[in-house]
Amino acid sequence: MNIIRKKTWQINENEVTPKELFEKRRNFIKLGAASIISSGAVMQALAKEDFPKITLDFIKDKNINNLKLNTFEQITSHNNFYEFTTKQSAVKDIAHTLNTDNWKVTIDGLVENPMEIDLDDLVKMFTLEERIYRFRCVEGWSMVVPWNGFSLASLVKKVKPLSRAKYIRFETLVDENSFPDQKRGRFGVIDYPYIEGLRMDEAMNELSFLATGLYGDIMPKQNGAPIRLVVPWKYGFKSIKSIVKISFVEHEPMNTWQKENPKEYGFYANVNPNVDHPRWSQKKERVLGSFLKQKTLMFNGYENEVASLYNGMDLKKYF
Ligand SMILES: Nc1nc2c(c(=O)[nH]1)N[C@H]1C(S)=C(S)[C@@H](COP(=O)(O)O)O[C@H]1N2
Ligand SMILES: [Mo]
Repeated sequence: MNIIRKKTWQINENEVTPKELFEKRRNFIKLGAASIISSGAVMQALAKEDFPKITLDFIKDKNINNLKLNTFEQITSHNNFYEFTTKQSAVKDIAHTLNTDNWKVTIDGLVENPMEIDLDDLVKMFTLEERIYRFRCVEGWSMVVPWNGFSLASLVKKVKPLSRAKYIRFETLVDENSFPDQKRGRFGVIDYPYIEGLRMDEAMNELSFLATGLYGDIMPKQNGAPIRLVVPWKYGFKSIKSIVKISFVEHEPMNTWQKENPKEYGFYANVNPNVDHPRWSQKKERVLGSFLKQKTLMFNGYENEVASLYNGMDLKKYF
């Protein structure tokens, strides 16, 4: 079923028939896989089918920092997604129950243009890009991922927040048929829905990203299909998965991990090797697939882009 498993640009013309591609047409449109279209046979087929003339391209990341990408396999087989299970290696095997059909996103609160919109229509409103980012979980593992999607700032500009909107609050789907841990009701591991938030200037930063895929394919379910946040200078838990609601609000939202354990997790959660977690050091991290640990970088290596957001703030207090 998942024919575009590999990097799309590795797909061999003979491996993929146009018919199969058309079955993936919707996904195709979302991600725009320009590289596939360069295949002559597919080009012809697309022309015949009167393929919708919308953005089929995504802007490739030049990877100027020469980050070494983790493999698709590594990125999709070690996941934190509590709605399924707390066992990171098991998420991939059970994530198929997440139903992403006819996915809608509600944008509400303090905005001029609130909307409830089909994800497909939402995605068409934006320029699609690839972003190759470091990703650092608060637990001490990390990876480098080539995400696909669009900038959060571009969405914010479209919906036009009112001046009173100071924060954005994000919410994950609640659906017990999709998520086994939600079926357990109050015996679930955490309270649902999963909630996250950003301050408006953080959301407007060029790095904040709404990802609809990775490695040129649609988002794997275990990684937060069909749309998830990626905030690469913050610990991974800020990067909320499977988003159904984006609300513009006046006050700092209470995010899931702060609510669960306020002594250990705050609102900001900026990657910071100088502020230890109460139970472990944050100085080092293990990249998925490698044996040795490496040094964790301030703001996960994005200091130039984001340090000014926190001028004058005590990062030990606002952890
Ligand atoms: N809805 C939801 N979003 C979530 C989580 C979760 O359990 N539920 N886990 C977070 C944590 S702790 C991390 S590290 C990342 C993991 O993303 P990945 O599985 O794509 O690596 O997702 C974050 N987003
Ligand atoms: Mo995490």
